[in-house]
Amino acid sequence: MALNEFIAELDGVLQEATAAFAAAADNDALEEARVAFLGAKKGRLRAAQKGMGGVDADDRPQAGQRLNDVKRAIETAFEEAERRIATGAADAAASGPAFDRTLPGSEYRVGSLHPITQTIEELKDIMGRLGFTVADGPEIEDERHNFEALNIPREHPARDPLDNFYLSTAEKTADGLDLLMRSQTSTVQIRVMEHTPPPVRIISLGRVYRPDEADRTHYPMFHQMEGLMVDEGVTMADLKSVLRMFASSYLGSDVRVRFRPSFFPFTEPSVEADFEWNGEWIEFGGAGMVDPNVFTAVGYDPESVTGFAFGLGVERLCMRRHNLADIRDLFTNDVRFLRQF
Ligand code: FA5
Repeated sequence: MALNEFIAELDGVLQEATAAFAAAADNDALEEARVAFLGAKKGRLRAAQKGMGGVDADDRPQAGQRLNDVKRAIETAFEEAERRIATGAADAAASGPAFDRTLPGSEYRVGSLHPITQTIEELKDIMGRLGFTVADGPEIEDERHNFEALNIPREHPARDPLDNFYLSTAEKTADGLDLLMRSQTSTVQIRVMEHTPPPVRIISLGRVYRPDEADRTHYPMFHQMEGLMVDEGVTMADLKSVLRMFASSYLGSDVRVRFRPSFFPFTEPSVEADFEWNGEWIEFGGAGMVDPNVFTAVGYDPESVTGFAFGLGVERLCMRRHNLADIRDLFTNDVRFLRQF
């Protein structure tokens, strides 16, 4: 075989191989083309190489040189195709599937206020119609507002560190008072009366903290609605009618409410208020006539004013309203639960 025939044969193989590699769309097609052209046994290059035996002995070095060049060129074309397929796959993975404009759009999910927030808003609304304005107080309190001024002296068991979340002993007020996460919103009664002369008619809604074991009706953080009304001539009848009006506004006019004698250091007399729920009486708060010692502690004259106060559990009200079985559902942040409100 003449040298130029051999070279023409090699060039033909190179051209076809380059075209086949360039056309390969994926690794399988490329591998098929590699076997067809570079395969050690039946590859086209291998077949062409056999023609070298027919080339004149003098021309063989040149033929061999050419064979090597073509082989390297085909290998380079293969490697290029390999790289192209690899980067193509990476790009496709990065950009995701092609945009399909015929698919329905993804729904934009609008959130809603937490059920407790919704409850608080509604309670403010109802109490606002009964003439109560909203007051606020801090969640980190000192022992004067959480206990002392509420007629709960130092040795009282309610102040036990096991029943309260005290801050570390290093943290105190400027006057050296211990600090704690407030255990009741009754603290706000004191804060309001310290700064406002009678008459007052306020509610205060917010979080309180107690080291209570979580169960279906208890949680270590919960909300209370405090109420306080002080004026000349306020009586227990006012307290009972305000709580009854409140309960029938929030829970429906058919709700049954009862008052049981109880004890709180800051009211005298004191009651627990219960409502009926699925045939059972459930306590929803404590209440009573403001103790004269509390008036004295805030600088009011207990001879000239009287008042009532109450503190209701907001979660219990919310649960009764929506017939919820477990207080913990309110705080586990499960959107399947929360989306219902
Ligand atoms: C008080 O906290 C008094 N400060 C209420 C008060 C105010 C009495 C003004 C007199 C005058 P008590 O500890 O009973 O009272 O709590 C009131 C309500 O909070 C309970 O009836 C209940 O509804 C709710 N509550 C108490 N502990 C928890 C808890 N761990 N989880 C959820 N709710 C609770």
